[in-house]
Amino acid sequence: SEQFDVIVIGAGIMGSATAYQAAKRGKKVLILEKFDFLHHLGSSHGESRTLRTTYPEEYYSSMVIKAAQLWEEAEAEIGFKVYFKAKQFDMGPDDDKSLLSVIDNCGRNGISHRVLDARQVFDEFTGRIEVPENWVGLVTEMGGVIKPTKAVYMFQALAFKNGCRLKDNCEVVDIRRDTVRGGILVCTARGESFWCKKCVVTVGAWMQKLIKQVSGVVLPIQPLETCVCYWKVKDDHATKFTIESGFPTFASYGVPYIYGTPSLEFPGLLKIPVHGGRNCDPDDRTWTVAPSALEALREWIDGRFGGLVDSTRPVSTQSCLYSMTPDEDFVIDFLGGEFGNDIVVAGGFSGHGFKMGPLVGKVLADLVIDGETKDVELNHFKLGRFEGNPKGNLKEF
Ligand code: PYC
Repeated sequence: SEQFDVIVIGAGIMGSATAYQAAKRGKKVLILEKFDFLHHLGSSHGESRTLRTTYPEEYYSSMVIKAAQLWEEAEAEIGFKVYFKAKQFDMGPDDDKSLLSVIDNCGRNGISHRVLDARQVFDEFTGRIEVPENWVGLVTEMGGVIKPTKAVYMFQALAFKNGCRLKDNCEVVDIRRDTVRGGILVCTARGESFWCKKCVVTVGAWMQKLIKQVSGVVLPIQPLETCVCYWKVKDDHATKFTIESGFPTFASYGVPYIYGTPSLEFPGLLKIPVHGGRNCDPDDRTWTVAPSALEALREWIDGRFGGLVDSTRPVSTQSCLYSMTPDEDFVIDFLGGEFGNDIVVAGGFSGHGFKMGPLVGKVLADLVIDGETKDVELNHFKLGRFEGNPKGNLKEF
């Protein structure tokens, strides 16, 4: 079988960024994808993902700041843009614990921010966003939209430019120790096998299935189907919701958490979905938006956009998968057991990882090349934290 330094399994944003980073560092790399490259069946497709530094946890804010720089470096290398900068606007009830932690984290970690009352929110966005009297708004400068399919393409093209081999429609059915040569054998449904020193598994919503199949280990990563909704801006108001007009990426705290992006990919449409969904099997899903989510979205849109956005129905929807961990922190670790440090697993991005893709790719390349990373404190992402609590409380909406 053909030999590689690193085989990456799964060519979404995390795998593609990893393949690029490892190939750029001179390693012989192969990336394998079960479906077509740039397919729309997982978590890395579509036209927009949010970038924001507004997290309750300092470690995510600093990861986003590092990732933003890596997004720009990759853009400079490829020669086109995937990250469109905007302000980020967070809002919610003035006693919402998560939002208060986000504001507190901005203060403690020098993230330039402004806290607004309801009147100031109205003035800031010249009447385009309204919030109730007992809500607060938080404006931060580092927000914006990443174009996901284009971003994955960018990292695959950069990986290829740096000598990486790329194979799609190539499902991995086994990963095992090579007892003769040492190292790892990766076997595909087509009957091929490839040898590598180190293997990275980044198969998104298929993490639990594949890792269980090859090792018996059950990772606490639950696939969840979410549905992105686009709503039509009424008549002549469309230009008021673009990045150029100062409209921000936004998030609304409470239950459910609702988020959105400025009108960008589809002129005159705003993306406003619920951040949540229904547990699913990644190979068997509904492709629909839950009625409870639609109801919550209609009420929220009517309240926030004062009649400027048509809340009758979403004019376009798109199904997408999250991979939830019990604590919604990522999994980035060596698989251990019989595989020791030769297999690195990265998954459970819990619906908020895409923005950090370039940094995760760098970290994963560090782990397979150097055995450690200096970029990110990985304690929060270790598998060991689930011991004794394999299930946790997964939220459904
Ligand atoms: O991380 O900002 C985010 C996000 C919004 C919706 C899903 N993820």
